[in-house]
Amino acid sequence: MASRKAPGTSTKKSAGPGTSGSDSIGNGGELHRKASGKHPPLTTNQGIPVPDNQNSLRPEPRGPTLLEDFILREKITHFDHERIPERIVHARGSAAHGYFELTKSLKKYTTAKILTEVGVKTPVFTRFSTVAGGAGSVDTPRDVRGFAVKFYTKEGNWDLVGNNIPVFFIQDAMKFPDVVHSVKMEPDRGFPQAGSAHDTFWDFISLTPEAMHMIMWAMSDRTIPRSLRTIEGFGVHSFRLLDAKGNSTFVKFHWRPKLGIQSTVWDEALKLQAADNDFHRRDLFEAIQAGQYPEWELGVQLFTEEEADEFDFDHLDPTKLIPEEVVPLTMIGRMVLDRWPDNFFAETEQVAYCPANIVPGIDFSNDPLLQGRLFSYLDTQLSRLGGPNFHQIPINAPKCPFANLQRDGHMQMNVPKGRVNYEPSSLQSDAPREAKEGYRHHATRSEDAGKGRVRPESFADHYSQARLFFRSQTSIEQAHMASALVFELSKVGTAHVREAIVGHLRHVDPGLAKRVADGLGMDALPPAPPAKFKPHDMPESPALQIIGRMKSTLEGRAVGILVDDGSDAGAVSALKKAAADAGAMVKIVAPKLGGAKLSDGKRMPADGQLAGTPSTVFDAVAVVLSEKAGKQLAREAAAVDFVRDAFGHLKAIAFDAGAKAVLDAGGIDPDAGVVKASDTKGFIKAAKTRQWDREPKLRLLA
Ligand code: HDD
Repeated sequence: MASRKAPGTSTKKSAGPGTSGSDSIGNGGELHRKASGKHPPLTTNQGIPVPDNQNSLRPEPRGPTLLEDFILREKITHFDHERIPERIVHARGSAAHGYFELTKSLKKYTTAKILTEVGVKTPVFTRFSTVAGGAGSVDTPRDVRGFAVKFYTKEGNWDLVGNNIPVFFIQDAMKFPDVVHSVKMEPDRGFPQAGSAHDTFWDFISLTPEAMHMIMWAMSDRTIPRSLRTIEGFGVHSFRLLDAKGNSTFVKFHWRPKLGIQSTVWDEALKLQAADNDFHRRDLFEAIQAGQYPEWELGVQLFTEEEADEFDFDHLDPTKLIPEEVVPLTMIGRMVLDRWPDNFFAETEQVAYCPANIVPGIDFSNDPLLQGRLFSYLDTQLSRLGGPNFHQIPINAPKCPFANLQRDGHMQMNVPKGRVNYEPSSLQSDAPREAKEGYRHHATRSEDAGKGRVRPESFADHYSQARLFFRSQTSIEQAHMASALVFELSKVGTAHVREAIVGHLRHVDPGLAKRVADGLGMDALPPAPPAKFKPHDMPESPALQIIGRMKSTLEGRAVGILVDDGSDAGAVSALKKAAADAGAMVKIVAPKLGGAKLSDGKRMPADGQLAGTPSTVFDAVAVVLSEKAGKQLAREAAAVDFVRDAFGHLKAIAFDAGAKAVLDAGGIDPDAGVVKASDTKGFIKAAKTRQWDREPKLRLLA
């Protein structure tokens, strides 16, 4: 047959079957191979060197592919199985390595080495996640964030698998599949993805009054965080600490971010979903790469059984928190995340957390939600990670010695030696035997009531803490919660569900119920459902606020400076320096990625192109433009949106004379947070916080 060649391919003769064919790929397999170094030879999984990774095996150049091609088959087979089932909840996550360092010993309460050896650095792997969305969903929907820490302690792995909210939707694990089904995309239509603003979720909630406290948290700005570095973490349940004699003290665990807690505003969170799907993941990655290691303090609330008996709620109920004003936090250590994983799949995806992973000196409480979790996590890994040996995957394996007689199963990675795979045994001198000092469970009091499917009476107050949370917020945060409820319920098509939720809100706070009813356009307030336990007022807890506790700082935040050809070089560099000195990460934005030639004739490269780098990804912005560029950009929607959104999202804006035209085009009425570019001090001061006073002038909050 006459030789055929594709247009533009090499005129070299085709290599024959079975020969190294790197020439025959034509369009230069070598063209982009800039990286040089020690490249190991490519092999199959069996170690057989692969001389041609471009062409499959054919009997003749234009013939069919041969089944015999074991290299192709191995490669495609592996590829076909590259995805594993994603987590049923918390599928989308980002993680990092780091360490935990104890700063205050709890030896009075526990024997756990991780909580008694001050100064020891224990390796950790921490994964943050959204709950509802799939693995490929966005980072910034309104959602609870998972906060899971695996401590590789000397005494085995301890997993503290928490959330950024200290309470949960339900009281009993029996209801977990229901709440998760209701919030995930609806089964008949396959939407919405990654959000709770739909009928099935609110239907379930309207029939589950115990969820009302968590709903208050979910509708607060806690669920639209600015960064994973600025969320709190909570172990949620009460656990026990056990001393050498077996005496028990209850404990709740809290993570406090060093940068302070910070959130976005809702319109910003929505726009971030378009601006950057990976906003939180990228932020965590960039911070770690820049050496700005995220850090949290670990705090504990310690209390005895007798003290617990005095609380006017049951601490075993996971829909309740213990106000810090009642049991203060003792700070005992810090966690620093200083290394991004080498491989997303091997580490972030395959990591398997389990609340049942616990070390001697710590024990579970009888919280019925925790009790169910002790079963669920190991069970889910069996299908997610394909069998019972997932603990051998490097990210899951303990970093202390471990030995037992469990054997075989899918994906057994170890090669156990010897005859003995049972216990007791006497045939082998190195067979594992029971540890002298091992894990001991707390000897709990036995309740003398009979067995049954019961919910304790002490769990019956569903509204008092919801009210406590709402009433403890600043007025701005209360307005955000009311607006969030209006937004979510406006997406609910079923009238009786909307009405039922407003009915519950009447028990939480009548004013809130009225605002939401007005926001939904209801003519009258729907009736409140019967409540078994009449809510009561608890003393307000300012510790539950965000705004009241935000740190005024630029550390760990991002400042964007929009420039174009002719921008004042002096002003740009002064702003850049001032922001960087204050700890911010500074990025230059320009209409073209190649950057701009500033007034000093030098080209300043851009970190982001204007259309793809909106102001939503920054905490504060500066716009420095020549008169000419200002006039031009006043007609560029991306530039006008840049300032309008920064203003709408309550951010500080610095501008110079040339940039005024863009601000005017955005209809911006300057306030205290809009400052002259020459006033670097004023800009930095305004950039350290949000301009909360601006909001009521901009937005009709419920
Ligand atoms: Fe859960 C994952 C946190 C209740 C069953 N959960 C999972 C993750 C976090 C939490 C952070 C992701 C871990 C990771 O990054 O891999 N879950 C919580 C908190 C809860 C809670 C704070 C209540 C206080 N969970 C809960 C209940 C059950 C589960 C009551 C079942 C009875 N959770 C699971 C699970 C997941 C999971 C299905 C999915 C993927 C996984 O475990 O590894 O087993």
